[in-house]
Amino acid sequence: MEENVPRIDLPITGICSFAKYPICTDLKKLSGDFAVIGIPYDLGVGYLSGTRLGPRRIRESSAQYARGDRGFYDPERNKTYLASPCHVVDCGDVDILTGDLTKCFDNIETSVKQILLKGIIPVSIGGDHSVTIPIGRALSVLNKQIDVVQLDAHLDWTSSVGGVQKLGNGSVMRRLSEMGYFSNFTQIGLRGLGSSRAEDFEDAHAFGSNLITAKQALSIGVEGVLDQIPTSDCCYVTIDIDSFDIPYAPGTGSPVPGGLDYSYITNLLEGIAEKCNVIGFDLVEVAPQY
Ligand SMILES: [Mn+2]
Repeated sequence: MEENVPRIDLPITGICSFAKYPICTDLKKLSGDFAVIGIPYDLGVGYLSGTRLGPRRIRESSAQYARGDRGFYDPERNKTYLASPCHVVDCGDVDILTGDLTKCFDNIETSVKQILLKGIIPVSIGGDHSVTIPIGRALSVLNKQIDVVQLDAHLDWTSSVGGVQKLGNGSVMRRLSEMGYFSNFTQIGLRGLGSSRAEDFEDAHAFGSNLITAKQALSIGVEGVLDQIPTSDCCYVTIDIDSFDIPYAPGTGSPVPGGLDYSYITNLLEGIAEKCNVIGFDLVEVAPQY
């Protein structure tokens, strides 16, 4: 057997970090441009559970596309993304104590704050959409007014469930609106019966949210939607996987027909990144078992 032969390190080998990027679970020692952090939490789900399995499955899928420092060449855009010196790190997962909502939210907030305080862009992978509430709390450390773009089938402006539970996955946008430092909401992809009550839509309008339904988004096209997103030097993007139409992403707890497709959403995200300074984003509601 030959010794000192460099490892080939194919995607199928090795420890499964996000896209096989280096792992740094000690957030005090973190450095880089983007920090991927998993949030295996699904206590905010009212019906089909399972998004706690999202981070592991996303990592497993992403390992197939591991390219290391070479980055990702996109033949359609003739561009290479995330090549060196751009530096991505996988921080592992937020410490979750299943059953203890307060502890979970505190740990999510603390972890994301640690990433932000190092000047690194947090890339959070859920978890149900309620995890964006403690992420929103963490974003207070930026001391800035933050614009929000949400891609979602659902409005997520439920005031509470049963008059008491305010931290569910259907309340995230209303909770962000109450924090005082989020404004200029653009909510894209809304559709479906039972998305939210008419009063919730009225409250979102009253707050100033620009609500773009899936039908409107498809009829005005990506450029039409981008025209409605204000230019921003501080923009947070939250992506609910159910913004995709069901055939593209069936693995989610509240799938709704009539959604957007892969090209639409990637073109939209590219346009947002060109016109706004994106200070963090999340991908939530992936429930791989469905
Ligand atoms: Mn949502």
